[in-house]
Amino acid sequence: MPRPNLLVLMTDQQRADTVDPSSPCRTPNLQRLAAQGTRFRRCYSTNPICSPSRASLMTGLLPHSHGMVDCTHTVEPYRADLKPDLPFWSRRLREAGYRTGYYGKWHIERSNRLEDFGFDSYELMESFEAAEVGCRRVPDTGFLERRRSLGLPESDRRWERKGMVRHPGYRDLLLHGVVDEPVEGTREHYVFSRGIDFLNGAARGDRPWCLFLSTAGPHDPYVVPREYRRRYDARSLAPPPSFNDDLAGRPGIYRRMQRVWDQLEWADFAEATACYYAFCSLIDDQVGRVLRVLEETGLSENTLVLFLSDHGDYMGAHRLMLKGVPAFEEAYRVPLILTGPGVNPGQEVPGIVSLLDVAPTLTELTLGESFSCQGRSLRPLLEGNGSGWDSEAYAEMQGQRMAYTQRVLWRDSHKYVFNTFDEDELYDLDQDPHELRNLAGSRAPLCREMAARMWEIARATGDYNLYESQYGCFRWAPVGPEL
Ligand SMILES: [Ca+2]
Repeated sequence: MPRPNLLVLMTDQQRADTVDPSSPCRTPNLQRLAAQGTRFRRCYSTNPICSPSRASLMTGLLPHSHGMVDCTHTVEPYRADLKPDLPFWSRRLREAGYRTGYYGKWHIERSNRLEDFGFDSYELMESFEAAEVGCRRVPDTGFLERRRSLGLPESDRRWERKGMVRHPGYRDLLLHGVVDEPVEGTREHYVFSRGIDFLNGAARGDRPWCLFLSTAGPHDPYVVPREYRRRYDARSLAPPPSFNDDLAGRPGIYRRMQRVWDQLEWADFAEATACYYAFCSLIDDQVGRVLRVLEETGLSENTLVLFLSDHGDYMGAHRLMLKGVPAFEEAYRVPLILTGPGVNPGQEVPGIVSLLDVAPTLTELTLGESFSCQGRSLRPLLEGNGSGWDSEAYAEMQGQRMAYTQRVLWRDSHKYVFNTFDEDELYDLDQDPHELRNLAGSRAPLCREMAARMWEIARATGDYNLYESQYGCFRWAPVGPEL
């Protein structure tokens, strides 16, 4: 068998539970994909915002190691570059002879020169709202031509309704909305159309290929064509079990962030959720389009298909929206589905894995090569051999615009959050899956054990800024790094 092709489908800000079979969010194409392959129930991102987690996905390194610790679009230029000469699995595939293509949202660094990162052909896109936050725009020529050909406005949408959030002195925030436009006018449809063009070209060639399709949805604002919004009844959606959490006993900044949404009733959260689910269903339809082309061109047999997202969204959990700190499951747990040669079909993996594990898994399944990084190849799990797998993941939050440094460690059912700006958190996810009870004050021995493991990881991965925080001003972890 020749080397397998690789199709990566990545969404932005899609929670893991949107692809659970029991979710009210309907994703039939992803359900079919999962049935053909392996679904990971507990895959954690390394960071709850775009650029750091995306750079981890491509390099298998934690944010302090690849250097992208904040989102690229608002920082000074010197902070929007990755450290030089980082390993990218995509570069390794191109060196090995793969034909490579990338279409959609990048947001890993700011040069936007993907030939430097292993992609022969690419077309980048940002969201409609990117310009408003000062993001350097990538040219959207092809997409705007598509909008023109459909008779749609280029710089705005044909709005049916908008859900806004308002605060004195801040620009109004568009949270969700419905447009009177066909699905063909969305960026998601365009990205997948470009991907299908790539596949049709690759099918005629004799080289293995790697295609990366990256959508801006279902990232906020959750804006969908009317036909998709009609698929959901907001009144039938139940509040999440943590909706009435007052966040007592958790860091004060969590409660402060909760107050941002004070003006919203449950009905508003429900409308946002319906739009979000509709956005996920819209993307699922695009996944269906590209998978049909794989079938029709005879490529599916020797193609690995990976579906994932960069981080999640609170969507009403703990009465929060979007992401950032806090470190709850809804922001960190992401969907991860893999199918193709070497992957057991119809399998669900309960063990903990990380976005760091994607890079070494992909080079092993495509090239039979290891990849030097901080992740672990998922191959044993994909082959159904979970014995001996250490169920652990680790993440870093280095702040976003504002500094609130945090480290997160998952081990089996426990989650420990080292908050440098407030008291720590400890959750037992078996007993308390919705994270309503902070056990950090009552389980001191376990906190010390988890903190000791955090220090081990900090030392092993070269997180010296944290590891060397031994001056008198910094000694407030449950235990120090020298134990
Ligand atoms: Ca993101």
